[in-house]
Amino acid sequence: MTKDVMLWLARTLLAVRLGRLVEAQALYSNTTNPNPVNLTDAYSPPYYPSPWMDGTGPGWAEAYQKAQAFVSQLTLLEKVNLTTGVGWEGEACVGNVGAIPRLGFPSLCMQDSPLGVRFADYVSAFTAGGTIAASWDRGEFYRRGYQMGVEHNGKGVDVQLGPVVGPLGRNPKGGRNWEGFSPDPVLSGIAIAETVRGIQDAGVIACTKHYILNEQEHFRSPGAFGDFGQVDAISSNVDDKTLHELYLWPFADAVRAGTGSIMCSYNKINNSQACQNSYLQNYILKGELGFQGFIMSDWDAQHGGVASTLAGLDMTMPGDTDFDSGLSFWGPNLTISVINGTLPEWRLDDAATRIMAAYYYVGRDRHAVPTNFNSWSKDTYGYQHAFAQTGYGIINQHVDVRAEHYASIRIAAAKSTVLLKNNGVLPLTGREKFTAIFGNDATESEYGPNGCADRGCDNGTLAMGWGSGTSDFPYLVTPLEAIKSELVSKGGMAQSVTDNWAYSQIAALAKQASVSIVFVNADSGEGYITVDGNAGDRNNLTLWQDGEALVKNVSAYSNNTIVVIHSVGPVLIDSFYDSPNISAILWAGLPGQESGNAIADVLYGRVNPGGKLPFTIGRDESEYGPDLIYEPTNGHGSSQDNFDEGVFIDYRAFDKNNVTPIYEFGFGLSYTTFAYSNLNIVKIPAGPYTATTGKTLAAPVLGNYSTDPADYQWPSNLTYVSHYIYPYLNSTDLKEASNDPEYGAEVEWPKGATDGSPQPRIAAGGGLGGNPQLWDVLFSVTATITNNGTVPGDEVAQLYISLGGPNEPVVALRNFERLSIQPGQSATFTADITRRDVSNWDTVTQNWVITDHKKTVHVGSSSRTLLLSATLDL
Ligand SMILES: *[C@@H]1O[C@H](CO)[C@@H](O)[C@H](O)[C@H]1NC(C)=O
Ligand SMILES: *[C@@H]1O[C@H](CO)[C@@H](O)[C@H](O)[C@H]1NC(C)=O
Ligand SMILES: *[C@@H]1O[C@H](CO)[C@@H](O)[C@H](O)[C@H]1NC(C)=O
Ligand SMILES: *[C@@H]1O[C@H](CO)[C@@H](O)[C@H](O)[C@H]1NC(C)=O
Ligand SMILES: *[C@@H]1O[C@H](CO)[C@@H](O)[C@H](O)[C@H]1NC(C)=O
Ligand SMILES: *[C@@H]1O[C@H](CO)[C@@H](O)[C@H](O)[C@H]1NC(C)=O
Ligand SMILES: *[C@@H]1O[C@H](CO)[C@@H](O)[C@H](O)[C@H]1NC(C)=O
Ligand SMILES: *[C@@H]1O[C@H](CO)[C@@H](O)[C@H](O)[C@H]1NC(C)=O
Ligand SMILES: *[C@@H]1O[C@H](CO)[C@@H](O)[C@H](O)[C@H]1NC(C)=O
Ligand SMILES: CC(=O)N[C@H]1CO[C@H](CO)[C@@H](O)[C@@H]1O
Repeated sequence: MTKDVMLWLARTLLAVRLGRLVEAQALYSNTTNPNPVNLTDAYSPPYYPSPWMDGTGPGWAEAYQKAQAFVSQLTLLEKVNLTTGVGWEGEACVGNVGAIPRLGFPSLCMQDSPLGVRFADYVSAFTAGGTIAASWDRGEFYRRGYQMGVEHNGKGVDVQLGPVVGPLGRNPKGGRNWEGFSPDPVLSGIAIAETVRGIQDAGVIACTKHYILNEQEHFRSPGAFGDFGQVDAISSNVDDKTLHELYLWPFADAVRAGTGSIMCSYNKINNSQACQNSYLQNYILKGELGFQGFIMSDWDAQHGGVASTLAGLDMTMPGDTDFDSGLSFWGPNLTISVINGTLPEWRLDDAATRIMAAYYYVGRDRHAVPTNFNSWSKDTYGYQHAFAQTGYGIINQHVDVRAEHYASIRIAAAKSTVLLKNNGVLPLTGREKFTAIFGNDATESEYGPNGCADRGCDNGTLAMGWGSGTSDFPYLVTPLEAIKSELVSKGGMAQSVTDNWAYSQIAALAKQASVSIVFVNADSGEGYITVDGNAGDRNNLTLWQDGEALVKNVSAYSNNTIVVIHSVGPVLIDSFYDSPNISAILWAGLPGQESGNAIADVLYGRVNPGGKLPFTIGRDESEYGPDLIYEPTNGHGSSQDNFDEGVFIDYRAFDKNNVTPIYEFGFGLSYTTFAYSNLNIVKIPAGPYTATTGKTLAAPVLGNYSTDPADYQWPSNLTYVSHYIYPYLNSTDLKEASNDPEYGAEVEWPKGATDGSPQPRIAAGGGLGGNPQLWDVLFSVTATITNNGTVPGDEVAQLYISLGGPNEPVVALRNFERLSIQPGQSATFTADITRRDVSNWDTVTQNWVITDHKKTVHVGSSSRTLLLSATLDL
């Protein structure tokens, strides 16, 4: 053992002990103004007890009743089974909890991903979250969610592990930003709410993730990092106002939309591990936001037993302490913690009730089909329990769940394509004399579309990032295929060079072409895979595969060069975007399986582009604010990542610092043009905002249990699956059964943690997503949008508000509507402004307030093209 490792070990052991002590010491603090703006030594205050669900919100009351009736029948062991995963690769899905055979209740199946069914065949590869966001189309958000839900349901999945609003996208290099929607909380909030509704209307529980401030891949969880050795998880340190106004905002929308589940993240927040952060789980999520569903851990993001249970965790995934350790913080330990009196039964009852309520809320009692695929093998026959290599039989029925989803995916991808520049060459007619196509991003990888595990390489056209947020492509229509078939049918000339470094061939072809279409990309993904030196997070914002050189090499010879960018987010285009030889630029994001068809639809004018950038394209990465942390800043301890920039990310940072971007947030061109007129604002009478008061009911206790360890021993007739996590005890000596050297150590658990008596309700709470009066409509806004061109087109009209005051964003998006308008016709843009839209978070009163500062509303075609403005009469 090196000295460093010994030091680290000593510190870790100390930290584990201290972790418990700190929780105990925190007894006497309170939650008033929890996070000062000075983030040095950031600290997350304790909040106990964990709120028990109460059936608040549309649809939840009935689900709650059914769940209580179900849980009331369960034994303690059965309740533990419902909350604890069976271990990594123990069952068919990426996560499964134990079954309840006595009631014929099968094991619940949790499956990635936010863009389709991962690890399965005969499924669709949908447009990625960060790309569909560019459609700014509520209908597309919902339809995509619904179709993904249908596919998960058809494969026998109970919980789809998505959608994503954490990362939100604080820094454009964050590896998993593309899984989520946008760094703007309102665009993200609307997108996640529609996606949650879509998934759950299909009868599958949505798992909104990752809660919260999981903004980078490096050091997201404790582990060994090459030369750095063991490093603790990063701590995202945030103040209360930024939490509420930025990062929490879309989670509130997901809760309001009824998300059945939320996944806690790998990182720490204000130095407290997310899955046992009582402030964020108990106070904020289950308290203030009134979340009714269950909190599930990210895979191995649980780092303590009783501590996480009291801090509000309801389900541990995949159930083992480390993948396939055969040990668990819950399972037997959870059983023991109830019978030794440490954990009150109501807390376990609440966890089980929340899981079952989500199940009934989405109607899984009516929809569920048995799981008919296996994540760990595509073979028809194999082992049901992959890690244990037992349970041989049929494991894959190869059920085709794709229906006609391909058609919607093509439309969605085309509607999400953003036209950034067009000097008049687009749309193409298909009768161009000689079309040249360039770039390895135009063609299929030589390994095939699924050739690299979890898409962990950047070969061929990019239509998805890498990591767990992926699904297998059923096929991938490449740009080259689609463009060629377009032209060949019309007798055109179409040739390609797809080797980015074949300089002489590139030059020769570019010289002949009447139009050159260049495909370039930039990739990123989840941190467990490194691609071209990028450990999940991008190392830079430049194009990959020498894309910039390719664009220059083509445009040096071709004065009609169209650039198509497939990327996970912003890329640097400063060196070529304004060259006269670059006649058009399109951002096509990560389109999914119909990539080529969708871009051809836009290039050849079948779809008039109406997408708008869901992020800002600047000139330099420093314009986006603080960098990611690529090297530990605290030795082997927690790197301290202070979110000092507050709410000023993406366009809010550019606006604040008066930096003109190349293409701003909300920007996107069309083949037609639009005029804005007639801004009209009607004040709607709404009562005053009142704080929620009063107390909750007492925690319900469902059933009773014996405290005799003999009643919880292994059944003699059980067919044991090796390394599987069960709820049973292997000894009547609880210390021995716990297998924990620290078992019974004197720990003073936080005050109130076990208190099931009625609790004060939270002023800013009271309904799903927060105080229901936050959604009172205060103004109704209309404006006239006119298509004054010659072709039909879509315009996304955007409503921004200036909240006034010295420390507020210049403008903040609050609403939008995508309108389809015929040439010469007008449409009416309609948007409500709610109380929430004009409020700021007040850290002193711990509530939302409307400040005295003058508030202005703007309606326009981007965050910097604010064509109509008026003052709000508040
Ligand atoms: C809460 O803590 C603050 C700051 O430590 C203190 O000023 C205040 O008196 C405390 N409030 C209560 C109700 O204990
Ligand atoms: C923030 O707090 C730390 C320690 O509590 C202190 O050393 C530092 O001076 C403070 N910074 C500011 C800007 O107040
Ligand atoms: C717990 O789940 C396991 C795995 O599904 C199952 O074998 C066992 O019978 C269950 N135990 C109880 C008490 O239901
Ligand atoms: C119980 O949890 C402790 C950690 O708190 C762990 O060391 C032990 O192995 C667990 N026991 C079992 C049986 O999984
Ligand atoms: C940025 O990263 C990409 C992908 O690893 C790489 O191809 C490119 O060369 C890098 N750019 C710079 C300027 O280092
Ligand atoms: C490119 O150059 C040719 C020949 O000079 C000219 O006819 C054509 O209009 C130019 N195209 C564009 C898009 O500038
Ligand atoms: C095991 O034995 C118990 C008690 O006799 C019985 O209820 C249960 O059905 C048996 N389970 C199996 C898997 O045979
Ligand atoms: C109980 O289980 C633990 C962990 O699985 C193991 O280490 C221990 O030896 C077992 N004890 C008995 C008595 O079987
Ligand atoms: C109760 O059980 C839990 C889980 O094994 C253990 O962590 C804790 O130390 C035990 N408490 C007491 C007082 O024995
Ligand atoms: C031709 C090509 O780009 N091949 C790459 C495919 O991906 C692997 C893994 O990243 C690279 O090593 C190859 O160079």
